[in-house]
Amino acid sequence: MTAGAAALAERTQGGVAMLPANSALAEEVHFFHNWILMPIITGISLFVLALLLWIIVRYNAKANPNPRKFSHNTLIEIIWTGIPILILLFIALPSFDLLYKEDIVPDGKQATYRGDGQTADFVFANDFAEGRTIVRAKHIEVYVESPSGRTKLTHRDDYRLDGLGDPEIVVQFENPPAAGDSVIVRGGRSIVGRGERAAIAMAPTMTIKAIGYQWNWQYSYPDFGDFDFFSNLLPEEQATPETWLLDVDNRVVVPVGETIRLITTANDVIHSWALPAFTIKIDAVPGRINETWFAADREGVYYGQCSEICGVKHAYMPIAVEVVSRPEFEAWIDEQRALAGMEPMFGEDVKLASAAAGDNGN
Ligand SMILES: [Cu+2]
Repeated sequence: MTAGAAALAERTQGGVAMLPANSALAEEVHFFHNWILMPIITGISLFVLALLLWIIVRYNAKANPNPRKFSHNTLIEIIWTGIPILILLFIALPSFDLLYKEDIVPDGKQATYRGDGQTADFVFANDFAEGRTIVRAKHIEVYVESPSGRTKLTHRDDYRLDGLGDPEIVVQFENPPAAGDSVIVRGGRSIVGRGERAAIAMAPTMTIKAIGYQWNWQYSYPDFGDFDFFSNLLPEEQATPETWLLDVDNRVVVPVGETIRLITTANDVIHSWALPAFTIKIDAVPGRINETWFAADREGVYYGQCSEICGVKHAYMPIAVEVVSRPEFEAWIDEQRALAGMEPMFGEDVKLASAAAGDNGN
């Protein structure tokens, strides 16, 4: 399969770095690892190594035959307690931010309005759950889409916001958008991505439930009907040397670019659903539901493995996620529904229409 080959091409044989990130949030996690954790760890290791060498050379029995007998030094003890506390705090703050982002499923939404050349005020319903209503301008993004493309507008320069914190927020333009232009307003309190990529994350378009068993995964897509399937290790003779122990007979299929809510549980012992390209690792615990989310940037096949020692075949229950276009995803859903004896949900007409349109606005 070509998509599988593309995903494998992203891997480096014998590489030691992390797999390429395939989501805005994964990029943030990689930045944290590569530019905050690694430099600190490297610095500490080199510092301790230097101290050890110094002690070995300067204070060995030959070089220092008569050691001094003191056992405390208040100043140095305060320093070597205080500095690690500061380092830990420096690491903890950004890591709490990332943990929070991985834990809270985004609730962002988008509204599209048509410009008519006269209307300058556009009303955006601030109807988020309690504690998630929008009170700050940074949680609103405004775009104008014209035949020449989409432009992101700047708060205060291009538009003003009235009613932050109220049930209705009014986006006010100084100059009414031209007739035929679309005004796109996005709102939500989950912002993911670094720098230029920072954007409001949209609410999930679907939920996937993963249940861990000794030793395979079962998946269901409750938004698309009452079907489920098991995902088993692909036998060695059907896999390539690169995909052996990673690929499965039935992959998880998700549309590219959309927010997917993932809930996990287990049927017997604790398993863990881990997928490095999305920087996800979430325990699947019997009798409990855990929740996280991801939104893939690129199409392809991405591999992960159960990451909680769960018995003798722990190494033989891999995870394979196939990221496809929206039309391909809908065709796959209809296929799964047909296997379970259900009517198609998207239908031939819908599929053909969206395939003709090429990309379905990911
Ligand atoms: Cu397991």
